Amino acid sequence: METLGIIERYRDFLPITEKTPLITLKEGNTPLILATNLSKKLGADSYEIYLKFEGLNPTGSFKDRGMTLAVSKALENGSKAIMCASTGNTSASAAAYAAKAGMRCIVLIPSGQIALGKLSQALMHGAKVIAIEGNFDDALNLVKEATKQYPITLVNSINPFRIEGQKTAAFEIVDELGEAPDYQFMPVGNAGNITAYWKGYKEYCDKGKCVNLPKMMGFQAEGASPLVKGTPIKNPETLATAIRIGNPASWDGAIRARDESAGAIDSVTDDEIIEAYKMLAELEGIFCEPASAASVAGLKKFLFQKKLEKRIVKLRIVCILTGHGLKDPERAILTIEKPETIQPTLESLNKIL
Ligand code: AN7
Repeated sequence: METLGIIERYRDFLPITEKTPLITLKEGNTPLILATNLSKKLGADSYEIYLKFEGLNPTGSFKDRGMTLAVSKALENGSKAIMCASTGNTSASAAAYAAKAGMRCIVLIPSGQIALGKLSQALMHGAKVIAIEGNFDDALNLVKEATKQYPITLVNSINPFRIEGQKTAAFEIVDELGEAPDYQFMPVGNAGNITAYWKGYKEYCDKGKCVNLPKMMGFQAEGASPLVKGTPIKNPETLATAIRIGNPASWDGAIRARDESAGAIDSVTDDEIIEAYKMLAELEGIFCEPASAASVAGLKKFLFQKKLEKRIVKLRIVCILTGHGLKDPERAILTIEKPETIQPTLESLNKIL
């Protein structure tokens, strides 16, 4: 069977015409994995916990769902160049889809604050990478100004086609479960993704594909939690660099998703993020990046605080793992003890086994 990207698979739900060129790397169609070991460890036997592993997209993050549409539409509209600010994953994705489309790509990144894997992707795909002496929020402001001045398409998630593409992840979950989950846990940075999922669930239910909507549970890193504090943060700090964002562009979308779904937006500490990051790798065989683990860290926090509903039937919980762990190998190596080096003899091996 032919592999379909998200535009081909969900064409009827997307703003596509016969004239739209299809720029795809066959994104989406990511696995929804039942987390049996994690569930036992968390004492969550009265729930079914699933992991949606978005790290298995072509460039290793969920951004590809939005980028296939944003770049296809940019090309349709005659654009020759795209531009974004990024904590890393957006730039990797933009660079790859621009390469496929034969377009120029310019990315602005916070200097010294993006994971090495992501930087290497943007560079390898031929993007013009510019480091800013400032954070993501500064970079995004500059991109907004620059794209007003030059004929370049902005491909951050304030570009509505990004949100349209990303909503397809909600469709996949409903298609697989036959219904929306009861809860969805996810990391929140610039808040485009929580906005997109909520839009996706609502549209799919409107079209009769599901009856219930999930409670949307978004988690920011404590040092970068403007939505929790209720005010932008000037100097956001977290080791989860992907979500080191102080003034989310989709602020209102996140609040709406929370309020309309009777969900929550809360924060988790860097220690809680790292604990979840290790748990996923050690118990479930899934290597996601630190920011992604904020979803599971949030779930653990809410289970511990007994804040989740229980019913006789098992409630279904989906945690979104937004990016792959190989994006940030340095963090993994800092987190785990380094391998021992020994002489190549059985005697030395016996000593340590
Ligand atoms: C792995 O790449 O903002 O709340 O510039 O890379 O939709 O912003 C990345 C964000 C979660 C947060 N997980 O999603 C960027 C960027 C990972 C991410 C988020 C990001 P949004």
